[in-house]
Amino acid sequence: MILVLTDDLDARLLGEHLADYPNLRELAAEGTTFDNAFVTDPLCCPSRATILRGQYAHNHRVVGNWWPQGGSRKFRDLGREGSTVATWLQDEGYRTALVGKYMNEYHGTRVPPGWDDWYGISGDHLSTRLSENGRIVGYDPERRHLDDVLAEKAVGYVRRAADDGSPFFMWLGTSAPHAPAEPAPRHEGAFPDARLPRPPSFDEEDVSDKPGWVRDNAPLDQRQISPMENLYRNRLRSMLAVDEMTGRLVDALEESGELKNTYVFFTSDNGWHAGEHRLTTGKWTAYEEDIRVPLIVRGPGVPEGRTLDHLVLNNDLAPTFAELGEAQAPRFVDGRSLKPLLSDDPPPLEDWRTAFLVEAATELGATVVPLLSGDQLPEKWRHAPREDWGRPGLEAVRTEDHLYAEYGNGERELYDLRKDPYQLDNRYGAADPELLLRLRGRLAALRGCAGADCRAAEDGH
Ligand SMILES: [Ca+2]
Ligand SMILES: [Ca+2]
Repeated sequence: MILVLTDDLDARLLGEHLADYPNLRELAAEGTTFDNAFVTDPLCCPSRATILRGQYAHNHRVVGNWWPQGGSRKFRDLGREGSTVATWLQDEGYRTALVGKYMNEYHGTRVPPGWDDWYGISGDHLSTRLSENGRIVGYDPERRHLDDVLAEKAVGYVRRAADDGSPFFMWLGTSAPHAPAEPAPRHEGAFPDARLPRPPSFDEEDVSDKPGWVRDNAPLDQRQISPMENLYRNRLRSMLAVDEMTGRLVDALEESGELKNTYVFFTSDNGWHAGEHRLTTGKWTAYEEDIRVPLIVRGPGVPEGRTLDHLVLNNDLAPTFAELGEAQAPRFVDGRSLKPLLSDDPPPLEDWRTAFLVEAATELGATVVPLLSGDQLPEKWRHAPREDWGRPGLEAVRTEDHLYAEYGNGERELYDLRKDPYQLDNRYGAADPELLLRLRGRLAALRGCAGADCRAAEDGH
């Protein structure tokens, strides 16, 4: 089993440009694409902790990228790394390998429990050093692009694992397309005419409906749009190396005779916004741009060229790998196995989850801000800085039709996603009281849920 985990790839970028990535296009043609895949905590480290453990962030408690809210040290100090998808599979005789990005603030050479082979990026998001089974190796980005190095490591691992005979699980965390999204030199001239998407929510004209942290933003000006446009092109270009990496992996699997036995999952740890609702580039909001991610799965028995509309989450990946690997997922897991959706006979939509929780804390300096304290939030946190990441802590419920968000400062948002897919018109003030009651009830059931209770709350039982 291979998980290709990109960094900050939004669903739209891949959706609009799949034709430009022949290997990913082939992966989709040979597998199943999930058109409604989401992350429940749209920021790198919380999402990666969720992917490793199958839990909502309120349960694993890694709620930011940096100490003391998050980071790999927090994950370790809380004892979370002792039970992850890697340890579960290792216990069942799988060989496990991590190649590339693990979590924020991973430094040094320490290998967390559960990993037989480790080629983790050591250092910050600009680092080109790998911790290779206890040894730091630096790579000169002028000579070899880091994603090309990761591709070589991954392909080498696949070839060795095929010879070894025991089943394997590989986490392949790419550096693309995370900002600054430096493309490989051979891709620098690609996408010369690509234009930053300008959906109806781009530079939203009327933000009077929005909460204060959005409402107070001035219209975007060219000094903000130009760098977003450049970054967008570099994001597209940087993904070309990931496309090639995917192709090389599939080729290596085929050559070693393992392709028919191997599941390949392709996804991202969070989405990305660039200009929507007057927000410059970023993530970690409950808006669609940030919570939607691509998810493509190919493997034995997985129907080819199919798309599914089921709501699937980053919480689901760990229990899915556990079930596919015949390992037992612990009771603390909040997500559910996607195995039934990988069959010819997936459960109908009405027998699947109809809602999920989105949660995002705030990170103000080194201060730990609770996910949400309702109106009890201390005064000093009620007026967060007016930047993307300065929004108040939020909890939201996303159903098939609506997004309902509650902020720690008491502000609320409600969008009718059927009528208003771009989230231009916050209906909270004019909402049907019965609808509001229902959504509040669903949010209340999901907030603080654990294990099977999360799944029941998501199903609406
Ligand atoms: Ca990320
Ligand atoms: Ca509006």
